Amino acid sequence: MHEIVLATGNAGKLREFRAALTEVELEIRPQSEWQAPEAEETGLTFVENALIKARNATQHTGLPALADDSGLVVDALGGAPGVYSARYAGAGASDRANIEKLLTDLGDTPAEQRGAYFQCVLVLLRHAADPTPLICQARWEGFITFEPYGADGFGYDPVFLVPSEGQTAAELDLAVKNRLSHRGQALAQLIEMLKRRHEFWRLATAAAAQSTA
Ligand code: ITT
Repeated sequence: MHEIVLATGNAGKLREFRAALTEVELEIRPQSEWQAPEAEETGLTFVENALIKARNATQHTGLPALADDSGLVVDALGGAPGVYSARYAGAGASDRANIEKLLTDLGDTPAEQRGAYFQCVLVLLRHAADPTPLICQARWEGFITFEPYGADGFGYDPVFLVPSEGQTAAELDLAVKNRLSHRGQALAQLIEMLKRRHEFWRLATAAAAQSTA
């Protein structure tokens, strides 16, 4: 069983990771178990921010770290909120405030022009100087509704219409969301990579032994 730290302070992500990672031999520990400071997300891309968060977590815990950087990309808003999704309505904004700003910014943009997708980039770093992290990414296409529906999930789920289901992401069971979503798809890729690359953990163990020697 390999121990990894999840480099996220987002409880919604943590719930989805835990549900999706049951089939792999990983003991997942949230970074809240350590008093690690939050990393500053200064990247302009999801992949840069995921690397920053994973490196910060592995530096503070000495464990391999898995980070998720994700967000909503809305066609009619030129790709906003993108990497700024968590702070769209300002630093520390609530999900509700972000959704309100999104609906206000879209105004009465007609339904067929409200296309959007969620993007998720996952980075698994074995140690802070790991030159070959595992990187997976996936997107989930949908439309932004005119008002929120559903109470499950987190973030923009209540306004993200999933065309194949005719429901918003906040109306889906967790298992269904994890099968379809950007995060679920990226995690499925990561699980496949880990199954194929047995040497990945051997190198992690060697690095850990070196850093404690
Ligand atoms: P960590 O950095 O601590 O992981 P965060 O919430 O700040 O948490 P991000 O910087 O990756 O994470 O921002 C992602 C934001 O994108 C998140 O706060 C939501 O607003 C939105 N988002 C990402 N995945 C989502 C999902 O599955 N459903 C709804 N909204 C999502």
